[in-house]
Amino acid sequence: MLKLHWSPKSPYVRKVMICAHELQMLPQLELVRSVAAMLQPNERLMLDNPLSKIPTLVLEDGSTLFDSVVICEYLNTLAGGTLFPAEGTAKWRALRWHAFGDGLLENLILWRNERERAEGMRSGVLIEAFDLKVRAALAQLEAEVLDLAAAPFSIGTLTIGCALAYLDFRFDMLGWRALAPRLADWYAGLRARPSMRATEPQLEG
Ligand SMILES: N[C@@H](CCC(=O)N[C@@H](CS)C(=O)NCC(=O)O)C(=O)O
Repeated sequence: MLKLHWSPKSPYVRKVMICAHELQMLPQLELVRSVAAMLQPNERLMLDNPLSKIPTLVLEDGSTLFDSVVICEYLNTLAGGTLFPAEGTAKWRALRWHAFGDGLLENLILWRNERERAEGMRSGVLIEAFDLKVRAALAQLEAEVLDLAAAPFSIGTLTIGCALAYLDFRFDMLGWRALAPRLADWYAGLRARPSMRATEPQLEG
């Protein structure tokens, strides 16, 4: 069995779970509920990942893999999947969207951390910068929607999907669908895929 440090609300863990669904690898994964919070390093998790981040994967020989970028590619290789297109435009588009989605998520998580600091401790300058970058990212994705729609389901499209889901989950007030309506249509189709539906984050639980 492969041991995955897991939480139901982490968008980076979700990427791994979507890959596992797509690759029919769920039976090979033992999920270990691990709490990872930036301000509270988790000592048990740090035995497997000194950075105290999830997802972290422990292989059968006890060696570890992180982060989500590495774990997703590992699962895809193990299963002989097609989530990481091998060459050409499909490959570079998928890798760019992968990086784009991860970067968007990073901005959103840091934005949320800042937003949740006590009044008077928040940096308005940082929050403005996150707001600007997230809006610019949505405008860019809106401009790329025809390419997204034409692309095969891959690590790139699923990661963009995870970032958009995180907007719904934690940034409802942004009203992102009004900012990027064609992207919202594309996302509605992606979201209906069984692996995406099975891994949607739940507000409660
Ligand atoms: N680049 C990492 C990011 C993982 C990450 O930041 N995970 C969050 C949970 S969503 C975490 O573990 N945060 C705890 C921390 O930053 O200390 C990946 O792709 O796996």
